Amino acid sequence: MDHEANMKVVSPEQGGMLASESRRGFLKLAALTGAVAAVSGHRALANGDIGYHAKDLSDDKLVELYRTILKIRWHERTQADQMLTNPDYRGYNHFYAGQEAVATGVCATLRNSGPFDQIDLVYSSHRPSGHAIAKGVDIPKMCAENDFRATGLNGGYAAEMHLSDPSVGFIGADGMIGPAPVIASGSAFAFRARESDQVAVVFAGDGNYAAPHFHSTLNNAKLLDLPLIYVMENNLYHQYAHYSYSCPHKDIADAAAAYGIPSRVVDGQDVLQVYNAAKEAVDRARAGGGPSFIEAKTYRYYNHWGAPGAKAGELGAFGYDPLAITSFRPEREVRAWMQRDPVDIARKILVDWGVLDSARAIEIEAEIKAEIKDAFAWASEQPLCTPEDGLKHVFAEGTVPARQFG
Ligand SMILES: Cc1ncc(C[n+]2csc(CCOP(=O)(O)OP(=O)(O)O)c2C)c(N)n1
Ligand SMILES: [Mg+2]
Repeated sequence: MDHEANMKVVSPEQGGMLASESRRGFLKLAALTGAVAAVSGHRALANGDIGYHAKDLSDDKLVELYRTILKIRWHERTQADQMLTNPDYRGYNHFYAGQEAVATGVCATLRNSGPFDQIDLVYSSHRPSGHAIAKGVDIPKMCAENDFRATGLNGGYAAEMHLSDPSVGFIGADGMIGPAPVIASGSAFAFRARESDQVAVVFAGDGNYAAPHFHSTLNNAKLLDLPLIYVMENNLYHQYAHYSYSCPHKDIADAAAAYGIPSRVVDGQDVLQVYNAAKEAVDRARAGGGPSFIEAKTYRYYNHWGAPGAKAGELGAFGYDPLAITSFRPEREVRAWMQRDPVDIARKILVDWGVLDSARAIEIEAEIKAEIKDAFAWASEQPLCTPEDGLKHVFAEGTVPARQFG
């Protein structure tokens, strides 16, 4: 494939020529690396043999990717600040900051609006805010939900770990490690049975490898040729343990090969690498080609849960986490990953390609920051759930007609 011919030309007036050249060089190298990997193994680390689908994205769509990454980022930062500074704030989160490009790149390849029997479904994890935003949930209502407000997305019942919005195909968060992939494969089975071209995506962390559900899901998805895309977000840790404690593979994608499932390992910090792999997987699933596995190498900037170790107004958490018995990851490791930040990488691509200039990129970030600030402000004015609300949806209300099975 001639990647160079597909590159956008950046005019010198836009100041992008040098950067564009370096990106071109990178892509050439990536294509070469991919070609080598394709010969030597079942998958590629770079874009090479995935197909550079991102070349077909319109400028508007590229800007939308950047906006989505920023929405997730500022949601996380704003919520962390709320947790650190506002004693009245009840919400909490397993923060997704650092991993934004994964949810964004995957969901950009999906059908996110339309009738329920036509849109693609996303099954999330205990770290759902990024997946939810990328799938298109209403952010103010999500903020209200996370603070247990009665007008939140799920009436204040769900909060972060049970967040859902079927109207956009966000089937929901899941506090348990393991079941979501199984349930997602059930949806994929239904799509196949109905001869629908919908796909089901499950996002799962590296901690899932050790759960039996991981293996049974992959085995059944392959045996039944299900339109399932398993997105493994390998952020190196589950809670406070490195993934090598519970998984013998350096690349968890190697496990997918054992089940006969095509897999890719991508740089989860680069939204276009994620997009390319996801597009390939979605195209395969829609065409009846069965499941795919994507391992995105990524990192979370905050500690496992909440904001311990973080400071208001600053991104990330460093050093000792009082919830962990030991300081489980070196500060330098966190800072090294922050040097490959998904926001910076997305912005650089757009500027290099002449889609935006730096000034406009900064303006967009300010717009998103304000939008998220407004979402939290709206949520904070919403009514709280009452104790009586706790009994809603527990018992059937009114007269229930007698019903027989069969
Ligand atoms: C069945 C089950 N066991 C244990 C837990 C406690 N727990 C919550 S998150 C987590 C680690 C998850 O790690 P990973 O899958 O890598 O996701 P990450 O937190 O890194 O995004 C564990 C063990 C749980 N929620 N469910
Ligand atoms: Mg993890």
